[in-house]
Amino acid sequence: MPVVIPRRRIAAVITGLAIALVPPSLALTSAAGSPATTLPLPRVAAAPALAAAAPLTVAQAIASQTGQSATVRGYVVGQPTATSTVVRSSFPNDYALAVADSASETSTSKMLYVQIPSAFRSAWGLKSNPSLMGRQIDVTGALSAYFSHPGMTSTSAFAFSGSSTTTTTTSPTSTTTPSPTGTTSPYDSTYYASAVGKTGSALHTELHRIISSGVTTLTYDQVWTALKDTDQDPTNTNNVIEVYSGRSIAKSDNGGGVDQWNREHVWAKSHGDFGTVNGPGTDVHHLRPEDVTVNSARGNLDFDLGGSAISQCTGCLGDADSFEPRNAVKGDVARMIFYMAVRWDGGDGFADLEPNNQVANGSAPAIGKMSVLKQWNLQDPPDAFEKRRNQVIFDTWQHNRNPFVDHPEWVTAIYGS
Ligand SMILES: [Ca+2]
Ligand SMILES: [Ca+2]
Repeated sequence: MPVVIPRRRIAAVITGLAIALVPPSLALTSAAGSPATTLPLPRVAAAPALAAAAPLTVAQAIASQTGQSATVRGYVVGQPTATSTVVRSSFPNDYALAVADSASETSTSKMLYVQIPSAFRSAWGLKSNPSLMGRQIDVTGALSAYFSHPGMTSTSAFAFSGSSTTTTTTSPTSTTTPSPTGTTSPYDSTYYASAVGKTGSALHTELHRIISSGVTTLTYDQVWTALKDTDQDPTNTNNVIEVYSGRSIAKSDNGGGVDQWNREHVWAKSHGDFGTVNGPGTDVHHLRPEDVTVNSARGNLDFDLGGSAISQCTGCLGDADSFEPRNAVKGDVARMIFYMAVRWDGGDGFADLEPNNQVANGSAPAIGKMSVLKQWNLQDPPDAFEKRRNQVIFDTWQHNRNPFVDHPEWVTAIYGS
């Protein structure tokens, strides 16, 4: 005679079975509360499959970068900002997590870099939630490199291990990957969408494509008119600001006379010998008003620190092979140089411009000094004048942007620190 088990007893047995087999991260994605107690009978058949999906350790995830989807359990140990850099405080944004099998792990080789899609950033990004450090979490996504490092991309679920705080999303999986080291700009989801998330030469190549598309090329004569707009003195609409000297001078006082202003090529036009025909020589992103005699003193010198004072240019220094602008525009100068390097890659009938770590480059399509320019980019971040200038060029004149004004950290992403 068969043993008759009361119906309530069957439910209790099934409940226990489900709890035993289903890892927390999966059991708890279905509903808040106690999903197992409400699990309908047919779903029990799926329990073995769920059990097979128990979370991987971080070590297992690092060893199986196959692109397959998986859930990984690990401790939050920081935010990756480059392939071999994970920060543990002063988090720059909410875009990525590093997880490890030990909460005290400091070796990046034992970390998995986890992409945080936009829908999860406010809840799971470290800038917004620094208290996540040291917490054990379960993350679900594709086991695929992120920052050229073992990682997880297209992450679709985050949960505290063994808790009921699971969040999932049904938003499109095509969520844009942000720049790993990045600040945000209003153009990230539009103009820069295909570049965001890239680094190194891939970022260089994509930014080149973006900023060379749909560009209006000015004539050298049109540059006069453009500069009267882009470099207008914010306190006097009749004037422009000279880049190196900082002097405010009447827009109408342009020309070749002593103490008039003229068109300074920040990337000296002899470095690559592009002259003033339509092209790099008329690219207003690096053309600035400057006092005629100061412009002449700068000449075609590379940029570097040191030298003696330059007449009529407070804070500027120069010597036989280099020029140093005033502090307030050091970053501006650096970002103009890096813009030119990415904009002009040798495919338009002009030389491939690139900075190097030398001075006295002469007529080579190079300008220095790279290490100094990188430092200037960091020490003098874009201010309102520089940002407005970029916007005016984009809206009115050339219809392209200087990516390094929008994302100064892309200098490091492309050229290293
Ligand atoms: Ca500046
Ligand atoms: Ca180039």
